[in-house]
Amino acid sequence: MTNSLFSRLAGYRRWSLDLIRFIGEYQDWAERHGFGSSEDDLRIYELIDSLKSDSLTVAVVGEVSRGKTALINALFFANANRQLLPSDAGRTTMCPMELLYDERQPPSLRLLPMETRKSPLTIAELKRTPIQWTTVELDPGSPKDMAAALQEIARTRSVSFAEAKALGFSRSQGEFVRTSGGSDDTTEIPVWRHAIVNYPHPLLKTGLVILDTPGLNSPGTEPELTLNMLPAAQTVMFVLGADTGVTRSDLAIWNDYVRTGRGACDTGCFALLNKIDILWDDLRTSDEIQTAIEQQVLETARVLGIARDRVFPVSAQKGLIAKIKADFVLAAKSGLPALEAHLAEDLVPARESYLRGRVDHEIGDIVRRAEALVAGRLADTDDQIGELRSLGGKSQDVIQALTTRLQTEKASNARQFESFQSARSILSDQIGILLGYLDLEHIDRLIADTRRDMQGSWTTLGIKAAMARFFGGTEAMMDRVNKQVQQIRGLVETMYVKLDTAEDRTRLRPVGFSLLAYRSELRRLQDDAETFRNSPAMVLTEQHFVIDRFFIILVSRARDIFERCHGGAKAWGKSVMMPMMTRIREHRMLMEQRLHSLGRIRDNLESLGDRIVELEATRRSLADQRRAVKAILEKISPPTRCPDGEKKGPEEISGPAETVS
Ligand SMILES: Nc1nc2c(ncn2[C@@H]2O[C@H](COP(=O)(O)OP(=O)(O)OP(=O)(O)O)[C@@H](O)[C@H]2O)c(=O)[nH]1
Ligand SMILES: [Mg+2]
Repeated sequence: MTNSLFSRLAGYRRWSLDLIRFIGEYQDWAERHGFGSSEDDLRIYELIDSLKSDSLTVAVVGEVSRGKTALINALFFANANRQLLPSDAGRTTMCPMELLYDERQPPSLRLLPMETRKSPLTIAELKRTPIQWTTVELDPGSPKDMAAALQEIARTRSVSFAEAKALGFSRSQGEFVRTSGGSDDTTEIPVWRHAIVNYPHPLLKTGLVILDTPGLNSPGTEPELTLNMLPAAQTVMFVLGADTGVTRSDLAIWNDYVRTGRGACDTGCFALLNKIDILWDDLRTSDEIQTAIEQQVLETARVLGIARDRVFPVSAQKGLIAKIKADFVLAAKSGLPALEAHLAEDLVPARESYLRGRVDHEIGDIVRRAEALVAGRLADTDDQIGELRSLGGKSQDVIQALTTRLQTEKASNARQFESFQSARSILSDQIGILLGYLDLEHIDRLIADTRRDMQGSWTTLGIKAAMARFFGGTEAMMDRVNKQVQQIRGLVETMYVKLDTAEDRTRLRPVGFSLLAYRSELRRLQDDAETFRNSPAMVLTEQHFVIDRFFIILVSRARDIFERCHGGAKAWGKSVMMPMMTRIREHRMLMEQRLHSLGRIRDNLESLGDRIVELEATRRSLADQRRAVKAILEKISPPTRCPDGEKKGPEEISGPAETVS
């Protein structure tokens, strides 16, 4: 019954594997024909690596006990013929849990102990240190044993108030719940901080990752979950209950964590109205039931401020039963098939267009450059053939005159090269300045200053002021970088125009570098941070754990943006320089070739015919090369026109540089 979702995801997987194959084909082609360089190779390897590990994450969020886990059980684990993940009345899921499949690891449940909160490491960092995790092997052949093992996710334990506080739980927020039968100063806290289930499910094998979360207003929610994991998910499913409707705390979660950064929520998030089976009243006709459900859906859409078609009425409980019993009528009534179909549509096209854009951004220029080079060689060979044909029956004098002309041209090229060399050294100085502005030492200094500002003033106002200074600082850094980028662009354009002499048939186009994507990421981070700062978890500032962690996550995301921007600028610096160098080298090589063959013909007029035959063979081979590289380019570059309203991947990433404001 997960067919529509499965076939769409499997199709996506095949498509991304094909993309990897086409990129590999280009690499082989480039190597065979001498177009490769170690820098290009490195870029291609990195791209292939990241495409291979690409995943699609669906996060399931909402208030406690709305049926988030029940939904995951019904959508993905009905084949276990039972409820696989713990789902029960009251608060059940105690820590965020990722469901994925990594074929390099055996099926397992990996658990991160709550004690790791005492170290400053983030969950993302701890994922790289397996020793910190407790691993339980899972046997996919025995759903009963698996379900028992997965109960760990719901486990809590009793600790002293002091210990709870040290682990980031706060007494004043009502997070301490007295242990039943325990002493007065003990409380229940989750045993685990994070869980990863590695399970060979066909859907997970396509690269799908499901993130189940505890109720987001639950005690001790980690800033990392809301500041990092949710924004990184491609789709967020927000779960509500038909029994409760949209409560105040549902709405707070929606506004604080789901809607933020996802704009009007046109793609990338939608709401589920779960438990509609409670409206299936035997005393009502099916039309009356439908009307009641529709009314609640409309009301939900109104309160959340989204379109009606982004609210899906479902019954996770009946959906699971329907799947286990293969009852298609009940399945349709549960709303799950419609949800699955929508999930695929929400997830796949946006990701496809993003990946296409990325591939184009990373290697589109490399391939286009190679294509332009082959085209130039082809045109030059045509010229040579024409030139040599016109020499048939001419005297030595004519050949000498042609040789002299070429030698003059060669000398003028050499002069042009010298002036290019000095412009080049200015350009590389300017690029050096740009990279200096983006050096991580600047952001690190800003981080250290902000931390100092915050220290001793962990008050709402203190944090607000420090945050404003931090983001003001990043904005100023970006402005300085932007001005430098504009300067370099001007320089590069002049150099390109000089090189693009009239006889060149393949105009060089300078590659652009845009800060837009980085700046909008910083703005989104600022919005996310502001929302988190105002969220219930932060209201009481004595929670040092949360504030401290908030700071770590915030700055690590900002630092990451600057790191990527530095990498992008570095790659840009190389990619503007490279085509000019190649053009000059190519010119020189072709000129030498022409002079050499003229020399041979001058010495022996008889060899003219042979040389023409040779050049014709070269021409055929170049035409084949051009066809091959064009075919590869077509496969990897994005369509120039996107369907209505859809995002245009490449433009988003490498649009024109901003003007200095
Ligand atoms: N009637 C009905 N009950 C449901 C449905 N889905 C879930 N429930 C019940 O709702 C309760 C909570 O379900 P969970 O799946 O644990 O909810 P959750 O959102 O994961 O809760 P936490 O993990 O604690 O945040 C359980 O008793 C489920 O049996 C449904 O479609 N219909
Ligand atoms: Mg749950």
